[in-house]
Amino acid sequence: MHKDLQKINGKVVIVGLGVTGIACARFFKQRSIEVEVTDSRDNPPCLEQFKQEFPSSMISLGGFDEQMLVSANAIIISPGVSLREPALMKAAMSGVRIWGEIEVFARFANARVIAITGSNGKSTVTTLVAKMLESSGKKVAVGGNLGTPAVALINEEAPDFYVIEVSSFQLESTFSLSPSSAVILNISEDHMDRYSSIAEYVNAKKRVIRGYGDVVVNMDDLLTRDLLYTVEPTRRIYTYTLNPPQEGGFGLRNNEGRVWICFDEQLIMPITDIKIPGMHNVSNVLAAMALVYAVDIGFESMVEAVKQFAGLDHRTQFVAQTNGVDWYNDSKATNVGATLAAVNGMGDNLILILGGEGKGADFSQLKAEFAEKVKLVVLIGKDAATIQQCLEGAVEIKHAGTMKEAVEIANAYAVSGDTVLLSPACASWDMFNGYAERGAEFVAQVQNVVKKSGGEA
Ligand code: UMA
Ligand code: ADP
Repeated sequence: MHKDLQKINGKVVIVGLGVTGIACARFFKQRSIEVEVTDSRDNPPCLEQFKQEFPSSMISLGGFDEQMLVSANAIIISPGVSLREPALMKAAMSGVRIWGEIEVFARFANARVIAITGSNGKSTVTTLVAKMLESSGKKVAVGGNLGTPAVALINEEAPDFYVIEVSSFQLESTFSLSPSSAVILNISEDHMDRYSSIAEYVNAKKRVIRGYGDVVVNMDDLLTRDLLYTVEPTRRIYTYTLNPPQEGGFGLRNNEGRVWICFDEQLIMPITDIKIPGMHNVSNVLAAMALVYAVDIGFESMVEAVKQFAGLDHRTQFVAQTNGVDWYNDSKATNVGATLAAVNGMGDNLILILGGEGKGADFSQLKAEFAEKVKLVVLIGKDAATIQQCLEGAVEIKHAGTMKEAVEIANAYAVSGDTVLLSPACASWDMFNGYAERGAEFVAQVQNVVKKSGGEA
Protein backbone atom coordinates (compact mmCIF):
# COMPACT_ATOMS: atom_id res chain seq x y z
CA MET A 1 0.00 0.00 0.00
CA HIS A 2 1.18 3.55 -0.81
CA LYS A 3 2.79 5.09 2.31
CA ASP A 4 0.33 8.00 2.35
CA LEU A 5 -2.68 5.67 2.31
CA GLN A 6 -1.17 3.85 5.29
CA LYS A 7 -0.87 7.20 7.05
CA ILE A 8 -4.53 8.03 6.41
CA ASN A 9 -5.63 4.53 7.44
CA GLY A 10 -9.31 5.29 7.91
CA LYS A 11 -11.97 7.78 6.95
CA VAL A 12 -11.31 10.64 4.50
CA VAL A 13 -13.66 13.62 4.55
CA ILE A 14 -13.90 15.55 1.32
CA VAL A 15 -14.88 19.19 1.57
CA GLY A 16 -16.73 20.50 -1.46
CA LEU A 17 -18.76 18.51 -3.96
CA GLY A 18 -17.80 20.17 -7.22
CA VAL A 19 -15.58 18.60 -9.89
CA THR A 20 -12.63 18.42 -7.50
CA GLY A 21 -14.61 16.79 -4.69
CA ILE A 22 -16.02 14.03 -6.85
CA ALA A 23 -12.64 13.38 -8.50
CA CYS A 24 -11.06 13.01 -5.05
CA ALA A 25 -13.85 10.67 -3.92
CA ARG A 26 -13.22 8.45 -6.96
CA PHE A 27 -9.48 8.57 -6.35
CA PHE A 28 -9.86 7.22 -2.79
CA LYS A 29 -12.58 4.72 -3.70
CA GLN A 30 -10.26 3.19 -6.31
CA ARG A 31 -7.79 2.74 -3.45
CA SER A 32 -10.40 1.21 -1.11
CA ILE A 33 -10.56 4.17 1.27
CA GLU A 34 -13.93 5.18 2.69
CA VAL A 35 -15.06 8.77 2.01
CA GLU A 36 -17.63 11.18 3.43
CA VAL A 37 -18.43 14.63 2.05
CA THR A 38 -19.54 17.97 3.38
CA ASP A 39 -20.39 21.13 1.44
CA SER A 40 -21.69 24.51 2.58
CA ARG A 41 -24.12 24.55 -0.34
CA ASP A 42 -27.52 22.83 -0.14
CA ASN A 43 -27.28 21.50 -3.65
CA PRO A 44 -23.67 21.30 -4.85
CA PRO A 45 -23.06 20.59 -8.54
CA CYS A 46 -21.94 16.94 -8.32
CA LEU A 47 -24.45 15.79 -5.69
CA GLU A 48 -26.60 13.50 -7.85
CA GLN A 49 -23.56 11.92 -9.48
CA PHE A 50 -21.98 11.34 -6.07
CA LYS A 51 -25.13 9.70 -4.68
CA GLN A 52 -25.17 7.32 -7.65
CA GLU A 53 -21.53 6.36 -7.38
CA PHE A 54 -21.27 6.32 -3.57
CA PRO A 55 -24.70 5.19 -2.33
CA SER A 56 -23.47 4.29 1.15
CA SER A 57 -21.29 7.39 1.80
CA MET A 58 -22.39 9.99 4.31
CA ILE A 59 -23.21 13.43 2.87
CA SER A 60 -23.64 16.55 4.98
CA LEU A 61 -24.84 19.71 3.21
CA GLY A 62 -25.86 23.30 3.91
CA GLY A 63 -22.79 24.00 6.11
CA PHE A 64 -19.44 22.43 6.95
CA ASP A 65 -20.11 19.54 9.32
CA GLU A 66 -17.80 20.13 12.26
CA GLN A 67 -18.45 16.72 13.82
CA MET A 68 -17.65 14.96 10.56
CA LEU A 69 -14.47 17.03 10.14
CA VAL A 70 -12.99 16.59 13.60
CA SER A 71 -13.58 12.83 13.46
CA ALA A 72 -11.78 12.43 10.11
CA ASN A 73 -8.41 10.77 9.62
CA ALA A 74 -7.70 13.19 6.79
CA ILE A 75 -9.55 16.06 5.15
CA ILE A 76 -9.23 16.88 1.46
CA ILE A 77 -10.40 20.38 0.59
CA SER A 78 -11.65 21.74 -2.72
CA PRO A 79 -10.05 24.94 -4.06
CA GLY A 80 -13.21 26.98 -3.55
CA VAL A 81 -12.94 26.45 0.21
CA SER A 82 -10.56 28.53 2.31
CA LEU A 83 -8.40 27.01 5.04
CA ARG A 84 -9.72 29.82 7.22
CA GLU A 85 -13.18 28.23 7.49
CA PRO A 86 -13.77 27.97 11.27
CA ALA A 87 -14.78 24.28 11.09
CA LEU A 88 -11.57 23.46 9.22
CA MET A 89 -9.47 25.44 11.68
CA LYS A 90 -11.05 23.50 14.50
CA ALA A 91 -10.26 20.19 12.80
CA ALA A 92 -6.67 21.32 12.19
CA MET A 93 -6.32 22.30 15.85
CA SER A 94 -7.46 18.84 16.87
CA GLY A 95 -4.68 17.31 14.74
CA VAL A 96 -6.50 16.23 11.58
CA ARG A 97 -4.29 16.56 8.49
CA ILE A 98 -5.76 18.79 5.79
CA TRP A 99 -4.61 18.43 2.21
CA GLY A 100 -5.74 20.16 -0.93
CA GLU A 101 -6.38 18.11 -4.04
CA ILE A 102 -3.00 19.15 -5.54
CA GLU A 103 -1.28 17.85 -2.41
CA VAL A 104 -2.87 14.46 -3.05
CA PHE A 105 -1.74 14.69 -6.67
CA ALA A 106 1.80 15.62 -5.64
CA ARG A 107 2.08 12.61 -3.34
CA PHE A 108 0.85 10.13 -5.94
CA ALA A 109 2.20 11.58 -9.20
CA ASN A 110 4.39 8.95 -10.86
CA ALA A 111 6.08 11.12 -13.52
CA ARG A 112 7.76 14.49 -13.86
CA VAL A 113 5.52 17.49 -13.28
CA ILE A 114 5.52 20.87 -15.01
CA ALA A 115 3.45 23.39 -13.05
CA ILE A 116 2.12 26.75 -14.16
CA THR A 117 0.56 29.49 -12.08
CA GLY A 118 0.12 33.27 -12.41
CA SER A 119 -2.74 35.74 -12.48
CA ASN A 120 -3.22 35.43 -16.23
CA GLY A 121 -2.14 33.20 -19.11
CA LYS A 122 -2.10 29.94 -17.13
CA SER A 123 -4.45 27.96 -19.38
CA THR A 124 -2.77 29.22 -22.54
CA VAL A 125 0.73 28.34 -21.31
CA THR A 126 -0.37 24.97 -19.86
CA THR A 127 -1.92 23.99 -23.19
CA LEU A 128 1.09 25.20 -25.19
CA VAL A 129 3.54 23.30 -22.97
CA ALA A 130 1.49 20.12 -23.43
CA LYS A 131 1.43 20.62 -27.20
CA MET A 132 5.19 21.22 -27.33
CA LEU A 133 5.88 18.03 -25.39
CA GLU A 134 3.46 16.04 -27.53
CA SER A 135 5.04 17.40 -30.66
CA SER A 136 8.36 16.00 -29.43
CA GLY A 137 6.73 12.56 -29.02
CA LYS A 138 6.21 12.64 -25.24
CA LYS A 139 3.15 11.20 -23.52
CA VAL A 140 1.47 13.97 -21.56
CA ALA A 141 -1.34 14.19 -19.00
CA VAL A 142 -2.67 17.75 -18.78
CA GLY A 143 -5.12 19.30 -16.32
CA GLY A 144 -5.50 21.06 -12.99
CA ASN A 145 -7.31 24.41 -12.73
CA LEU A 146 -7.68 24.16 -16.52
CA GLY A 147 -10.57 21.73 -16.01
CA THR A 148 -9.67 18.09 -15.37
CA PRO A 149 -8.72 17.83 -11.69
CA ALA A 150 -5.09 16.79 -11.30
CA VAL A 151 -5.96 13.70 -9.18
CA ALA A 152 -8.05 12.39 -12.08
CA LEU A 153 -4.85 12.29 -14.18
CA ILE A 154 -3.16 9.81 -11.88
CA ASN A 155 -3.08 6.43 -13.46
CA GLU A 156 -0.95 3.35 -13.03
CA GLU A 157 0.33 3.78 -16.54
CA ALA A 158 2.50 6.84 -16.05
CA PRO A 159 2.84 9.54 -18.73
CA ASP A 160 6.24 11.09 -19.47
CA PHE A 161 4.99 14.38 -18.01
CA TYR A 162 2.11 15.80 -16.05
CA VAL A 163 1.45 19.40 -17.07
CA ILE A 164 -0.74 21.12 -14.51
CA GLU A 165 -2.26 24.56 -14.17
CA VAL A 166 -2.49 25.51 -10.51
CA SER A 167 -4.40 28.38 -8.95
CA SER A 168 -3.54 30.26 -5.78
CA PHE A 169 -6.55 28.56 -4.17
CA GLN A 170 -5.06 25.15 -4.91
CA LEU A 171 -1.56 26.15 -3.86
CA GLU A 172 -2.67 27.34 -0.39
CA SER A 173 -3.12 23.73 0.70
CA THR A 174 -0.19 22.21 -1.26
CA PHE A 175 2.98 21.27 0.60
CA SER A 176 4.87 18.52 -1.27
CA LEU A 177 4.75 19.60 -4.91
CA SER A 178 8.24 19.73 -6.42
CA PRO A 179 7.84 20.31 -10.15
CA SER A 180 10.65 19.60 -12.64
CA SER A 181 9.98 23.08 -13.94
CA ALA A 182 7.57 25.71 -12.70
CA VAL A 183 6.59 29.29 -13.39
CA ILE A 184 4.64 32.18 -11.91
CA LEU A 185 3.70 33.92 -15.15
CA ASN A 186 2.73 37.27 -13.67
CA ILE A 187 1.04 38.72 -10.65
CA SER A 188 -1.74 41.26 -10.71
CA GLU A 189 -4.55 41.80 -8.26
CA ASP A 190 -7.14 38.99 -8.20
CA HIS A 191 -9.36 37.19 -5.68
CA MET A 192 -9.25 40.08 -3.23
CA ASP A 193 -12.49 38.71 -1.80
CA ARG A 194 -10.52 35.70 -0.53
CA TYR A 195 -7.18 37.26 0.45
CA SER A 196 -6.58 39.92 3.07
CA SER A 197 -3.75 41.49 1.03
CA ILE A 198 -1.90 41.15 -2.27
CA ALA A 199 1.05 39.79 -0.23
CA GLU A 200 -1.06 36.87 0.93
CA TYR A 201 -2.05 36.14 -2.69
CA VAL A 202 1.61 36.35 -3.81
CA ASN A 203 2.67 33.98 -1.03
CA ALA A 204 0.11 31.42 -2.17
CA LYS A 205 1.44 31.67 -5.75
CA LYS A 206 5.05 31.28 -4.62
CA ARG A 207 4.32 27.82 -3.30
CA VAL A 208 4.52 26.55 -6.90
CA ILE A 209 8.30 26.93 -6.93
CA ARG A 210 8.94 25.01 -3.72
CA GLY A 211 11.08 21.91 -4.03
CA TYR A 212 14.16 21.23 -6.10
CA GLY A 213 13.21 21.72 -9.75
CA ASP A 214 14.04 24.42 -12.28
CA VAL A 215 12.38 27.80 -12.01
CA VAL A 216 11.25 29.91 -14.95
CA VAL A 217 11.23 33.64 -14.20
CA ASN A 218 9.37 36.41 -16.04
CA MET A 219 11.77 39.39 -15.99
CA ASP A 220 9.08 41.84 -17.14
CA ASP A 221 6.94 41.61 -14.01
CA LEU A 222 8.30 43.32 -10.92
CA LEU A 223 6.77 40.82 -8.53
CA THR A 224 8.01 37.71 -10.38
CA ARG A 225 11.46 39.17 -11.18
CA ASP A 226 12.05 39.23 -7.48
CA LEU A 227 12.23 35.43 -7.52
CA LEU A 228 15.72 35.69 -9.05
CA TYR A 229 16.99 36.76 -5.67
CA THR A 230 14.94 34.44 -3.47
CA VAL A 231 15.32 31.05 -5.18
CA GLU A 232 18.06 28.84 -3.70
CA PRO A 233 21.32 29.30 -5.67
CA THR A 234 21.59 25.52 -6.24
CA ARG A 235 18.58 25.56 -8.54
CA ARG A 236 18.60 26.30 -12.27
CA ILE A 237 16.77 29.43 -13.35
CA TYR A 238 15.59 30.21 -16.89
CA THR A 239 14.50 33.77 -17.55
CA TYR A 240 12.28 35.24 -20.24
CA THR A 241 11.49 38.78 -21.27
CA LEU A 242 9.95 40.76 -24.11
CA ASN A 243 13.32 42.59 -24.26
CA PRO A 244 16.65 41.13 -25.50
CA PRO A 245 17.34 37.92 -23.55
CA GLN A 246 19.56 37.61 -20.53
CA GLU A 247 22.46 35.18 -20.79
CA GLY A 248 20.99 31.66 -20.98
CA GLY A 249 17.47 33.01 -21.23
CA PHE A 250 14.65 33.64 -23.70
CA GLY A 251 13.74 37.04 -25.13
CA LEU A 252 13.19 39.09 -28.29
CA ARG A 253 15.69 40.57 -30.76
CA ASN A 254 15.33 42.54 -33.96
CA ASN A 255 16.82 40.84 -36.98
CA GLU A 256 16.65 42.19 -40.53
CA GLY A 257 13.47 44.12 -39.86
CA ARG A 258 11.70 41.36 -37.97
CA VAL A 259 11.29 40.62 -34.27
CA TRP A 260 12.50 37.15 -33.32
CA ILE A 261 12.15 34.94 -30.29
CA CYS A 262 15.72 34.14 -29.21
CA PHE A 263 17.49 31.93 -26.77
CA ASP A 264 20.67 33.78 -25.88
CA GLU A 265 22.11 34.76 -29.27
CA GLN A 266 20.22 32.05 -31.15
CA LEU A 267 17.24 33.06 -33.34
CA ILE A 268 14.33 30.63 -32.75
CA MET A 269 11.28 31.98 -34.62
CA PRO A 270 9.85 35.33 -35.79
CA ILE A 271 6.94 36.48 -33.63
CA THR A 272 4.82 36.91 -36.77
CA ASP A 273 4.57 33.08 -36.84
CA ILE A 274 2.58 33.17 -33.58
CA LYS A 275 -1.17 32.95 -34.29
CA ILE A 276 -2.48 34.00 -30.84
CA PRO A 277 -2.88 37.80 -30.69
CA GLY A 278 -1.14 40.43 -28.51
CA MET A 279 2.26 40.83 -26.86
CA HIS A 280 0.91 39.10 -23.73
CA ASN A 281 0.66 35.98 -25.84
CA VAL A 282 4.26 36.39 -27.06
CA SER A 283 5.16 36.44 -23.38
CA ASN A 284 3.10 33.27 -22.90
CA VAL A 285 4.99 31.57 -25.75
CA LEU A 286 8.34 32.53 -24.19
CA ALA A 287 7.23 31.10 -20.83
CA ALA A 288 6.15 27.82 -22.42
CA MET A 289 9.46 27.55 -24.31
CA ALA A 290 11.48 28.12 -21.14
CA LEU A 291 9.48 25.50 -19.19
CA VAL A 292 9.98 22.92 -21.90
CA TYR A 293 13.63 23.81 -22.53
CA ALA A 294 14.23 23.17 -18.83
CA VAL A 295 13.18 19.54 -19.32
CA ASP A 296 15.47 19.09 -22.35
CA ILE A 297 13.10 19.42 -25.29
CA GLY A 298 14.59 20.84 -28.50
CA PHE A 299 13.52 24.04 -30.25
CA GLU A 300 12.11 22.30 -33.33
CA SER A 301 9.16 20.70 -31.50
CA MET A 302 8.48 23.95 -29.64
CA VAL A 303 8.31 26.00 -32.83
CA GLU A 304 6.08 23.47 -34.58
CA ALA A 305 3.60 23.50 -31.68
CA VAL A 306 3.55 27.31 -31.46
CA LYS A 307 2.94 27.71 -35.20
CA GLN A 308 -0.09 25.42 -35.03
CA PHE A 309 -1.62 26.80 -31.85
CA ALA A 310 -4.67 28.96 -32.65
CA GLY A 311 -5.54 29.69 -29.01
CA LEU A 312 -8.22 28.51 -26.62
CA ASP A 313 -11.89 29.40 -26.77
CA HIS A 314 -12.99 32.49 -24.79
CA ARG A 315 -9.50 34.07 -24.83
CA THR A 316 -9.48 37.06 -27.22
CA GLN A 317 -11.20 34.75 -29.69
CA PHE A 318 -12.44 36.19 -32.99
CA VAL A 319 -16.18 35.55 -33.33
CA ALA A 320 -17.51 37.40 -36.38
CA GLN A 321 -17.51 40.49 -38.54
CA THR A 322 -20.69 42.49 -39.16
CA ASN A 323 -20.72 45.56 -41.41
CA GLY A 324 -17.02 46.19 -40.80
CA VAL A 325 -17.30 45.63 -37.02
CA ASP A 326 -15.15 42.87 -35.46
CA TRP A 327 -16.52 40.94 -32.46
CA TYR A 328 -14.17 39.22 -29.98
CA ASN A 329 -14.95 36.90 -27.06
CA ASP A 330 -12.55 37.27 -24.12
CA SER A 331 -14.92 35.90 -21.47
CA LYS A 332 -11.98 34.25 -19.65
CA ALA A 333 -10.74 37.71 -18.65
CA THR A 334 -11.93 37.41 -15.05
CA ASN A 335 -9.67 40.09 -13.56
CA VAL A 336 -8.46 43.60 -14.33
CA GLY A 337 -4.99 42.47 -15.53
CA ALA A 338 -6.49 40.16 -18.16
CA THR A 339 -8.77 42.88 -19.54
CA LEU A 340 -5.87 45.35 -19.66
CA ALA A 341 -3.82 42.84 -21.68
CA ALA A 342 -6.70 42.22 -24.09
CA VAL A 343 -7.35 45.96 -24.60
CA ASN A 344 -3.63 46.54 -25.06
CA GLY A 345 -3.45 43.88 -27.77
CA MET A 346 -6.31 45.42 -29.80
CA GLY A 347 -6.45 48.51 -31.99
CA ASP A 348 -8.38 51.68 -31.04
CA ASN A 349 -12.14 52.21 -31.43
CA LEU A 350 -13.11 49.60 -28.89
CA ILE A 351 -16.55 48.97 -27.47
CA LEU A 352 -16.14 46.93 -24.34
CA ILE A 353 -18.65 44.71 -22.54
CA LEU A 354 -17.49 44.68 -18.94
CA GLY A 355 -18.72 43.63 -15.49
CA GLY A 356 -19.96 40.79 -13.32
CA GLU A 357 -18.70 39.81 -9.90
CA GLY A 358 -15.80 42.17 -9.19
CA LYS A 359 -14.12 40.16 -6.40
CA GLY A 360 -13.14 43.39 -4.61
CA ALA A 361 -10.83 44.58 -7.42
CA ASP A 362 -9.79 48.18 -8.05
CA PHE A 363 -11.28 49.01 -11.46
CA SER A 364 -9.76 52.49 -11.60
CA GLN A 365 -6.61 50.73 -12.94
CA LEU A 366 -8.50 50.53 -16.25
CA LYS A 367 -9.15 54.26 -16.48
CA ALA A 368 -6.05 55.48 -18.35
CA GLU A 369 -6.04 52.71 -20.95
CA PHE A 370 -9.79 53.04 -21.52
CA ALA A 371 -9.59 56.82 -21.93
CA GLU A 372 -7.15 56.22 -24.80
CA LYS A 373 -8.71 53.30 -26.65
CA VAL A 374 -12.31 52.65 -25.60
CA LYS A 375 -15.30 54.52 -27.12
CA LEU A 376 -17.99 52.92 -25.01
CA VAL A 377 -18.25 50.58 -22.03
CA VAL A 378 -21.43 48.52 -21.68
CA LEU A 379 -21.68 47.41 -18.07
CA ILE A 380 -23.37 44.18 -16.98
CA GLY A 381 -23.67 42.28 -13.72
CA LYS A 382 -23.72 42.66 -9.97
CA ASP A 383 -20.88 45.16 -9.53
CA ALA A 384 -21.81 47.49 -12.41
CA ALA A 385 -22.41 50.47 -10.09
CA THR A 386 -19.01 50.11 -8.37
CA ILE A 387 -17.25 49.82 -11.73
CA GLN A 388 -19.12 52.87 -13.04
CA GLN A 389 -17.84 54.92 -10.08
CA CYS A 390 -14.25 53.90 -10.87
CA LEU A 391 -14.50 54.70 -14.60
CA GLU A 392 -16.57 57.88 -14.38
CA GLY A 393 -15.21 60.68 -16.58
CA ALA A 394 -12.81 58.48 -18.57
CA VAL A 395 -15.24 56.88 -20.99
CA GLU A 396 -18.90 56.82 -22.04
CA ILE A 397 -20.88 54.19 -20.10
CA LYS A 398 -24.18 52.41 -20.75
CA HIS A 399 -25.87 49.67 -18.73
CA ALA A 400 -27.42 46.36 -19.78
CA GLY A 401 -29.44 43.83 -17.77
CA THR A 402 -28.59 40.81 -19.93
CA MET A 403 -25.91 39.76 -22.41
CA LYS A 404 -28.53 40.02 -25.16
CA GLU A 405 -29.15 43.64 -24.26
CA ALA A 406 -25.40 44.36 -24.00
CA VAL A 407 -24.78 42.99 -27.49
CA GLU A 408 -27.73 44.95 -28.88
CA ILE A 409 -26.47 48.20 -27.30
CA ALA A 410 -22.95 47.56 -28.68
CA ASN A 411 -24.35 46.77 -32.11
CA ALA A 412 -26.49 49.89 -32.23
CA TYR A 413 -23.47 52.05 -31.29
CA ALA A 414 -20.76 50.42 -33.44
CA VAL A 415 -19.70 51.73 -36.84
CA SER A 416 -17.43 50.19 -39.46
CA GLY A 417 -13.85 49.95 -38.13
CA ASP A 418 -14.91 49.41 -34.52
CA THR A 419 -14.21 46.30 -32.44
CA VAL A 420 -16.63 44.94 -29.84
CA LEU A 421 -14.85 43.02 -27.13
CA LEU A 422 -16.38 41.01 -24.29
CA SER A 423 -13.61 41.18 -21.67
CA PRO A 424 -15.45 41.47 -18.35
CA ALA A 425 -12.57 41.82 -15.81
CA CYS A 426 -14.93 39.99 -13.44
CA ALA A 427 -16.10 36.54 -12.46
CA SER A 428 -19.35 35.44 -14.06
CA TRP A 429 -21.13 33.64 -11.20
CA ASP A 430 -23.71 36.40 -10.65
CA MET A 431 -25.26 35.80 -14.11
CA PHE A 432 -23.82 32.53 -15.48
CA ASN A 433 -22.48 29.08 -14.60
CA GLY A 434 -18.90 30.09 -15.30
CA TYR A 435 -16.93 32.00 -17.95
CA ALA A 436 -17.58 29.40 -20.66
CA GLU A 437 -21.35 29.84 -20.37
CA ARG A 438 -20.92 33.64 -20.41
CA GLY A 439 -18.76 33.41 -23.56
CA ALA A 440 -21.18 31.02 -25.26
CA GLU A 441 -24.10 33.37 -24.57
CA PHE A 442 -22.12 36.28 -26.03
CA VAL A 443 -21.29 34.26 -29.15
CA ALA A 444 -24.95 33.21 -29.53
CA GLN A 445 -26.09 36.83 -29.28
CA VAL A 446 -23.44 37.96 -31.77
CA GLN A 447 -24.63 35.26 -34.14
CA ASN A 448 -28.16 36.72 -33.92
CA VAL A 449 -26.71 40.07 -34.94
CA VAL A 450 -24.83 38.35 -37.79
CA LYS A 451 -28.04 36.73 -39.05
CA LYS A 452 -29.90 40.03 -39.02
CA SER A 453 -27.09 41.89 -40.76
CA GLY A 454 -26.18 39.18 -43.27
CA GLY A 455 -22.54 39.31 -42.06
CA GLU A 456 -19.98 36.50 -41.71
CA ALA A 457 -19.26 34.37 -38.63
N1 UMA B 1 -18.18 26.33 -2.68
C1 UMA B 1 -19.04 26.54 -1.62
N2 UMA B 1 -19.09 25.62 -0.65
C2 UMA B 1 -18.33 24.51 -0.69
C3 UMA B 1 -17.46 24.27 -1.77
C4 UMA B 1 -17.39 25.23 -2.75
O1 UMA B 1 -19.76 27.53 -1.59
O2 UMA B 1 -18.46 23.70 0.26
C5 UMA B 1 -18.12 27.34 -3.76
C6 UMA B 1 -16.74 27.97 -3.93
O3 UMA B 1 -16.52 29.04 -3.08
C7 UMA B 1 -16.75 28.31 -5.41
C8 UMA B 1 -17.62 27.22 -6.03
O4 UMA B 1 -18.35 26.67 -4.97
O5 UMA B 1 -17.37 29.56 -5.63
C9 UMA B 1 -16.80 26.15 -6.73
O6 UMA B 1 -15.76 25.70 -5.85
P1 UMA B 1 -15.20 24.23 -5.88
O7 UMA B 1 -14.05 24.14 -4.97
O8 UMA B 1 -16.33 23.24 -5.68
O9 UMA B 1 -14.72 24.13 -7.38
P2 UMA B 1 -14.62 22.87 -8.35
O10 UMA B 1 -15.94 22.62 -9.03
O11 UMA B 1 -14.02 21.73 -7.66
O12 UMA B 1 -13.62 23.47 -9.47
C10 UMA B 1 -12.27 23.74 -9.06
C11 UMA B 1 -11.86 25.11 -9.56
N3 UMA B 1 -12.78 26.12 -9.02
C12 UMA B 1 -12.37 27.05 -8.14
O13 UMA B 1 -11.23 27.15 -7.79
C13 UMA B 1 -13.41 28.02 -7.65
C14 UMA B 1 -11.90 25.13 -11.08
O14 UMA B 1 -11.35 26.35 -11.53
C15 UMA B 1 -11.02 24.01 -11.62
O15 UMA B 1 -11.16 23.95 -13.04
C16 UMA B 1 -11.41 22.69 -11.01
O16 UMA B 1 -11.40 22.77 -9.58
C17 UMA B 1 -10.42 21.57 -11.41
O17 UMA B 1 -9.17 21.81 -10.85
C18 UMA B 1 -12.28 27.35 -12.00
C19 UMA B 1 -11.92 28.70 -11.40
O18 UMA B 1 -12.73 29.61 -11.45
C20 UMA B 1 -12.19 27.44 -13.53
N4 UMA B 1 -10.70 28.87 -10.85
C21 UMA B 1 -10.25 30.14 -10.32
C22 UMA B 1 -9.60 30.96 -11.42
O19 UMA B 1 -9.16 30.39 -12.45
O20 UMA B 1 -9.51 32.20 -11.23
C23 UMA B 1 -9.21 29.89 -9.23
P1 ADP C 1 -5.77 31.96 -16.90
O1 ADP C 1 -5.85 30.47 -17.04
O2 ADP C 1 -4.65 32.42 -16.02
O3 ADP C 1 -7.07 32.61 -16.60
P2 ADP C 1 -5.86 32.22 -19.81
O4 ADP C 1 -4.75 31.69 -20.65
O5 ADP C 1 -7.10 31.42 -19.74
O6 ADP C 1 -5.31 32.51 -18.34
O7 ADP C 1 -6.21 33.69 -20.29
C1 ADP C 1 -7.22 34.43 -19.60
C2 ADP C 1 -7.24 35.87 -20.07
O8 ADP C 1 -6.10 36.54 -19.56
C3 ADP C 1 -7.19 36.03 -21.58
O9 ADP C 1 -8.46 36.15 -22.08
C4 ADP C 1 -6.34 37.29 -21.81
O10 ADP C 1 -7.17 38.41 -21.89
C5 ADP C 1 -5.51 37.40 -20.53
N1 ADP C 1 -4.10 36.96 -20.65
C6 ADP C 1 -3.59 35.83 -21.20
N2 ADP C 1 -2.25 35.78 -21.05
C7 ADP C 1 -1.90 36.91 -20.37
C8 ADP C 1 -0.66 37.44 -19.89
N3 ADP C 1 0.48 36.80 -20.06
N4 ADP C 1 -0.70 38.63 -19.24
C9 ADP C 1 -1.86 39.30 -19.03
N5 ADP C 1 -3.05 38.84 -19.46
C10 ADP C 1 -3.08 37.66 -20.11
